[in-house]
Amino acid sequence: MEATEKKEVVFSAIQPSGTITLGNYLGAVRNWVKMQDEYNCIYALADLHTITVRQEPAKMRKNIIDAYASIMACGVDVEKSIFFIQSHVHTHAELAWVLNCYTQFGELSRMTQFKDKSAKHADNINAGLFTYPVLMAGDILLYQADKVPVGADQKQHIELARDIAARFNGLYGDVFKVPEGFIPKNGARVMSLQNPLNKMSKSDENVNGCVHLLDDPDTIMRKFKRAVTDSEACVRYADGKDGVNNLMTIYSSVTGLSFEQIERDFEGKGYGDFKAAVGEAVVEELRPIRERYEKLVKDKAYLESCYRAADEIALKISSRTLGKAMKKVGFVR
Ligand code: AQP
Repeated sequence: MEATEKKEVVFSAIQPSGTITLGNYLGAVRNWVKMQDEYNCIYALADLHTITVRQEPAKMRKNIIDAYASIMACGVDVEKSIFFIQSHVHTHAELAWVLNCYTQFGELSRMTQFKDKSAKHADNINAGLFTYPVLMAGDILLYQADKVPVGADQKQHIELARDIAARFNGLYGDVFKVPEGFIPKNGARVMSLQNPLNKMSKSDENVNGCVHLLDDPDTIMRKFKRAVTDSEACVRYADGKDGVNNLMTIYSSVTGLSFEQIERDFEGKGYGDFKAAVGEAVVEELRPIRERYEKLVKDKAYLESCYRAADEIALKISSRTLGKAMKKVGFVR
């Protein structure tokens, strides 16, 4: 489906760097699905971004197809939205180069994700990891996006994309739409179940810290049962109760119940009951996604037809913006 002029444009992407997590889903992908009727939605698998961390080639190829099927299983509908694979659309790498020349070293040095990931991958602090936010800015700006649905961890990168767009427009006129982040009120930052001071991540080495979209019900229940809480044995949202706060956030985000209601429902009950309730709610939320995924992933030809069609439309839309930007800079077109 091609983006029309009438509706605002939404763009977002996800890295196929592992199995998609409950954090990715509640923080971003669930909003992608909700926004499909109201906006012209363009979504991507940001596979170029994944090689900022070393990947095993065969596993990476599998992760890309699995992530494509998973996102469709979540409800991204290729009849309504454009859902393509970033590396198939060459304009992304090209605009990233141009924008690299309009981004300052100091700006990139302040990015907290760069600092976190450099600490985590101290043996491979590559230039791509450093310029990752510029590639991301290009992804968004190529589609003249109005809104970018992301989790809270991406707020700083969206700010940078806005700064780069405004700087470029300041020099050359209105080339890029200056996008706005769209961060959910609830679930914007889902934390690890084992270390609730760290965000839940696909690449978390502690498997119990992270719930994956494709985990089976027993695994999900076991992970919630083992979730870190505290010694107070009282379900309430308060400073210093990071584990319980995280479980309340997940429960509220999945059921729609307010924190006050959750506190009332679990008054006088222990953490065992609460963890079981959170686990059951998550199992039911993810059950239809897993079932749809299992059917979709078997049909590789169908998946390929979906992304090939989307790649083509994405190339057409993004080429217009890239052409305009390059002409303004002074390239002979
Ligand atoms: N824990 C989280 N809570 C809420 N939202 C989250 N997102 C990521 N983690 C959480 C949101 O998911 C979208 C896709 O993220 P990404 O794959 O582009 O990159 P990421 O933020 O680096 O995700 P991960 O899971 O932590 O991946 P790895 O381990 O590979 O680095 C984004 O909108 C993000 O905000």
